[in-house]
Amino acid sequence: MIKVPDSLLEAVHRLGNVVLTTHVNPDGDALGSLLGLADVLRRMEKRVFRFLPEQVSQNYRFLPDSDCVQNSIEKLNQFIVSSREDIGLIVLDCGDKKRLGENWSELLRIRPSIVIDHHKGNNGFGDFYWIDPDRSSTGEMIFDLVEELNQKLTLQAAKCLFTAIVTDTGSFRYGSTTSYTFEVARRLIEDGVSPDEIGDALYNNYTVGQIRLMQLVLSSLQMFNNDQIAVIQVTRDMLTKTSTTIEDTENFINMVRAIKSVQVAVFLKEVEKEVVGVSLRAKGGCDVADVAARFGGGGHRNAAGFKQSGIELSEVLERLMPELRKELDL
Ligand SMILES: [Mn+2]
Repeated sequence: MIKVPDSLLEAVHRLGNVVLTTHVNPDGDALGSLLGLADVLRRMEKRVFRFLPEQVSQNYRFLPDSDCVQNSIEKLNQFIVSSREDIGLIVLDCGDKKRLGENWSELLRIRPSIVIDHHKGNNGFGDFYWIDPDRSSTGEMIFDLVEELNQKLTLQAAKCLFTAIVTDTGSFRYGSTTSYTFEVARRLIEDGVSPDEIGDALYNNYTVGQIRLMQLVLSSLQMFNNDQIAVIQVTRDMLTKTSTTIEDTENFINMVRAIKSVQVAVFLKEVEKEVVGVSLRAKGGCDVADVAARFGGGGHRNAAGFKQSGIELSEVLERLMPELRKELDL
């Protein structure tokens, strides 16, 4: 296990004002890591600015301080000016600088920039970085960082990190889960986190509209290659019919990944007209990060994605299938 680099630790210690940010469409790991670390840094008497290019999705509004996340570039610039050069940027759970959103180059102008991440394929960016693809989650790394900073986690920060770990390990079921992941979870529970409270907030919170949407999406199921590849899709029309948004589809892909024979699950999303987002989830030896990379995307071995513009759902599938078959040796 790669330990926190000393140079990165010192860089964090030196900062008086910190901008924290993460990847677009932030998941539980991204938000949990960001909010947990921000809480710790604030207790170290640092001023923090939690920045995201978009609003926190409804699913994660239960996280403490999620309402403190800022989306305005104008406010970010005010924070930068008022920091009088004593400032730095911390980028969490982001495998590629362009995944910081359309303001990525503006954000990286804040120096020093410090990157903490566990994505395979992150070759390192920023002035200081700590990248360990063998970690279950960025949340697990933040736990170590906080220890190395000689800080204690508050209950609210512990909840954030627990959420980060639970979501990025599929509730401790993915191959990335190690004995150390359980060790960190054990310590967080000792700090007072209730797994059932986090579990309910994350997973027992469907709206009726989401279930109706799920009905429509699951009825689009197509199976290929002896039921080894499962494909589902969501269209704008399905969202309109059920008064839902694309965010409401977050866990659907895991339902088809759960089919016993399935090696790869594909979720095609009509994000906008002729803009298609694709999520890929794999089991076993199939490396979907590699497949996604061929379409300009990225991710982990078992969970990856990409986006295509100016194209219909069916066409994306046509281009994707040969690549998946190649990957699966079919
Ligand atoms: Mn992550």
